[in-house]
Amino acid sequence: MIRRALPALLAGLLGAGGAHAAQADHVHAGGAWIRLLPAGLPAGGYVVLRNDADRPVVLREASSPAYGHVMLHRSTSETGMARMNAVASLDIPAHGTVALAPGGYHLMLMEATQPVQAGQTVTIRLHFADGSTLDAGFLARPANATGPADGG
Ligand SMILES: [Cu+2]
Repeated sequence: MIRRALPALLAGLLGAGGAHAAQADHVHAGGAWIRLLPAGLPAGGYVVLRNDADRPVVLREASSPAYGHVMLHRSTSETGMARMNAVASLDIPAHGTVALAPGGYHLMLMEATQPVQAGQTVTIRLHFADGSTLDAGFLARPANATGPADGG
């Protein structure tokens, strides 16, 4: 009996997951860029996320066809020593914005599937706690870049 019930249960769960994998209408990405580092070091992904909804949105993870592994990180320098930690999620307040920027929250882009060149636009998919996703184009910039465009 249990053996019969299990496939139906799994199908139900998968079906429900699929139904929720919708585009995140209320979240908008701006100024998205990647800082490339030499010698296969992980690249940093930065973006400003704006939430137009009346409820907070929770960023859970990110993925990209260009990278084998993407993590949500936060840089800190509490004791004068720069370090970074993995974070489980990032809240974007209702009608608020959160900036992923150098020195703070960022996406750690690891295991490039092929070398990413400056000037290239890389698609990164952001996954939210409600099951919705947002695809954003991140402009790859050289290691000395400080923002999404020259002088920025
Ligand atoms: Cu990092």
